[in-house]
Amino acid sequence: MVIQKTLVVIKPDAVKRRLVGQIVTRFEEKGFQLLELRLYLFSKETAEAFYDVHRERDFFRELVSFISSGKTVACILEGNDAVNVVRIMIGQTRSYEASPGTIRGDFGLGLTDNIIHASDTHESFIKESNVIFGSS
Ligand code: FUP
Repeated sequence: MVIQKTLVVIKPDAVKRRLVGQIVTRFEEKGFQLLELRLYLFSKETAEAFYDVHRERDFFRELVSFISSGKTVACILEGNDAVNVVRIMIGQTRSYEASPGTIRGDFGLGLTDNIIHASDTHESFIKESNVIFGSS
């Protein structure tokens, strides 16, 4: 087991629906430590930087527009095997296919509006957290 950090971003749909407390509680109950927590409003520019890997995809514009449509809550979490464990906890990308018991499976039905983002590798954690928290 390796202690790792990862980033989650609770998306505007979940913030508007007042689900932040319940979602953060799941990570705390699982045993993760909250190292950073920030209410964060993406601009078009920071959203494009955050989703840079998807720049060539046909859903890129929709994604940038959605993530910058309202406040988000970004958290850096630390714990055993954080990247993989948090990805398991959030569930499949399409909320309507996500298993019950996962965050997307329990709280959403959408695809672009799929409640939460979590870094999929250590490298994406570094890039994505730099967009929101800076590199210091
Ligand atoms: P995930 O890692 O589960 O967030 O999923 P992806 O990296 O595959 O996709 C990034 C985001 O793009 C997802 F949150 C949802 C969105 N998306 C669309 O809006 N349309 C698509 O066809 C695929 C993904």
